[in-house]
Amino acid sequence: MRLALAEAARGLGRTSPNPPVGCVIVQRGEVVGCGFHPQAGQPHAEVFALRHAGARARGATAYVTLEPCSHAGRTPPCADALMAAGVARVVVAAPDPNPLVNGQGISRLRAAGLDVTVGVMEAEATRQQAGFRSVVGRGRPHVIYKYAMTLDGKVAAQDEANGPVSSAEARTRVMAWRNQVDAVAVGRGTVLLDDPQLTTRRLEGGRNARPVLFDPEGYIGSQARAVRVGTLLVTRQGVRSPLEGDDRVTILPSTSLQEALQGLARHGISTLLLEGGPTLASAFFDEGLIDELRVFVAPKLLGAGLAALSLPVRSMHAAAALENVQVEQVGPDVLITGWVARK
Ligand code: AOF
Ligand code: ZN
Repeated sequence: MRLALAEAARGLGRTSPNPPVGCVIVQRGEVVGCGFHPQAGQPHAEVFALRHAGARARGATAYVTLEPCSHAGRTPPCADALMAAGVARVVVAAPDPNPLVNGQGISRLRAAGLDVTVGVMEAEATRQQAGFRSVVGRGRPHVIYKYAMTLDGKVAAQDEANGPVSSAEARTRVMAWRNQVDAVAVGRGTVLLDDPQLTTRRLEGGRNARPVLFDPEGYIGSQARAVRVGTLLVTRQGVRSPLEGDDRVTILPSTSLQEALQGLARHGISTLLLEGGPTLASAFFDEGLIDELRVFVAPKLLGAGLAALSLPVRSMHAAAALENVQVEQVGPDVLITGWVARK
């Protein structure tokens, strides 16, 4: 299953609105086939793995990171493909929450006499499928807030003559993340101050996520570097933007962040990497719209400066907490990741 999850990861950022899924077929302790879902409209992971395995799939065990589908969507049902290939046993990491599947893939396999095990590495799989699960369950993307701060919690100096807080190694890691999400979001302040490109340059085989610019009052113009083909612009309902009529840009007028996120999901955004700044991120956090944090802590002190988040929390027992925390050193910086615990 670990191998199947690694296979699935190859599709991250490319499969929406579908989930990333991986499949590994094992015959007498030997891997005879593996595959992943590369893109919506393309065959599912199981199909690639079965093609790879050929006749060796007969009597084999298939490890799949998501319940094999039972419906004919853009592609025929994977449960039937596994049965037709003579697979004897199927190990599933997590059930498919899609109402068209939702247990029916598993029951179809069992009814045909296959041995089915469910729940192997389920936590890892559901985290990997967070974007898909968020859109199916809540109608909005999974939101990751990424920032880099000093040891005293500042993301920018007071004089606004801003060099980066984090190291080159940390910034390379961010490009790898951009390659694995559907969209990268920033607020108007960041666009006007830093004019970021939001690309995955310096990453071999990388592709750019779609930029999402939150610009409620319509300040951002066509010269901003993050404005390119595929850019999504969120404005306040009724506000005119200089980007109206720019055929590279889709404008989403919204009355709230929640509504904006729902609009993004309708445009095929299942995972959103929020890159700041603090005003936008604090508004997201306040409304419970941040699901995951990825924070670089740089070994520097700034004194005065801009805080990463300003939250209306006054006492320790009310502090927002993280779950599934992981810590890693990246160059000179410390990377802390975790999921925002829901109270
Ligand atoms: C699988 N294996 O690799 C994936 C699955 O329109 P379709 O035919 O591509 O079906 C999309 C749905 O299939 C998607 O919403 C999810 O429920 C499931 N994705 N299932 O067995 C896969 N990607
Ligand atoms: Zn399928």
